[in-house]
Amino acid sequence: MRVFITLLFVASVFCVNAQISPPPIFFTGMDGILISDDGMDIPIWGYGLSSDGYITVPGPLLEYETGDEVNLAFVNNSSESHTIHLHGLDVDQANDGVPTTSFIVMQDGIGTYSFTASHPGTFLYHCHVTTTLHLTMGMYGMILVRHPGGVLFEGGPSYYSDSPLMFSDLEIATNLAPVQSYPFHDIRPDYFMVNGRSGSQLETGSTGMPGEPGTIISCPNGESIALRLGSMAYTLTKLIIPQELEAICYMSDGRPVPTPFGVEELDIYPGERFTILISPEAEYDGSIEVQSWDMVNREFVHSNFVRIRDAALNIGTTHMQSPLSLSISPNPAHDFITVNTNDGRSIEDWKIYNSSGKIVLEGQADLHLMRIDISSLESGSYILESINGHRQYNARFIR
Ligand SMILES: [Cu+2]
Repeated sequence: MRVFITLLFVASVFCVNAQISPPPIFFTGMDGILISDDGMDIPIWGYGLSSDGYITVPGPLLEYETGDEVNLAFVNNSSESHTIHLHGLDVDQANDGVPTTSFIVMQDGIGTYSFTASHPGTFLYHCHVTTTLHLTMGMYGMILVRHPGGVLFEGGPSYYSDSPLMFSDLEIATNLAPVQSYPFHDIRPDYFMVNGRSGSQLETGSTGMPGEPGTIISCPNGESIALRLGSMAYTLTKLIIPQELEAICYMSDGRPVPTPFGVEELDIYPGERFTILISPEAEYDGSIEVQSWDMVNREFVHSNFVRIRDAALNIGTTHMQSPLSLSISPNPAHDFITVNTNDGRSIEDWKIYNSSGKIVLEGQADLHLMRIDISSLESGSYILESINGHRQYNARFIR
């Protein structure tokens, strides 16, 4: 638990200088596990919030408003150097996270990236050290800069809510033995993800990544949803968008397009971003197909599906579930925790994850109030994830 203790220390140092609400502090981990769609443990590296204590792939979504002055603090408590490259944002070179022109955060080092979120749009971040290797290992995420007033940009269309969709992939053999970096075109991905999920996980959840929302997009009838699309894949991502969604592309690479255009098929190359509004008809229930194409030999390799449905159909959704409807007491706990779903629904399956995202305890129940023996766990920070049908609850506790 050395890593966790270091984090607490660094967090307290930062709080001394914090203003009214302390900004999020990023940390890195090189000991994470991503559970694949067919149940394989894939080693990953990634970013996480030190307040959460675990890493995810993709990393945490960074959300700002146009004009925000940002100080993104980054603590590197892993065994190698890393950076955060702010891909597509209008930052100065010193804060851009490219090691040769910016700065590098060494093992046990701390860095702060300072910039103004000057333009609304969809952006990315990723590590820029030994880049192909650190990317396939999972060191990337999305940045969303919203414009005030519920519009995409000044003078742009209004919309109801955002749905970030981050496309990425990895080469399993490299993740299993991450020893060297390869030329970009020599990475041949064989696992393909949307928001870190693949295949059936896009509907059922459970990637081993605690706290991560599902990827079913629930649309209130008559409202427009902004799909925030970004690719950190090694393949070409080709979206097949059903005509009924009336998709219109308004933004590309962090700027409004000169003339918005209807879109039913969209090619997204690595590093590209698009913002698209969809307006599903009443009772719509369908999917956007996310195809991955090998860019060297131009061959189709894989499809994932992102389900879109009218919220009025009221099928349970993991997307908007509030984590507040689960409580754990006592917290911190010693030998037992009592878990209560505050909305009275029963828990069916539960899992406890450690700070590396590994399952350390799991079980089944059919209760809304239950006791779990945690005496076998070592001291540290944990996440309890529990499932009821399509509902998913998460809560953090410390032993
Ligand atoms: Cu890195």
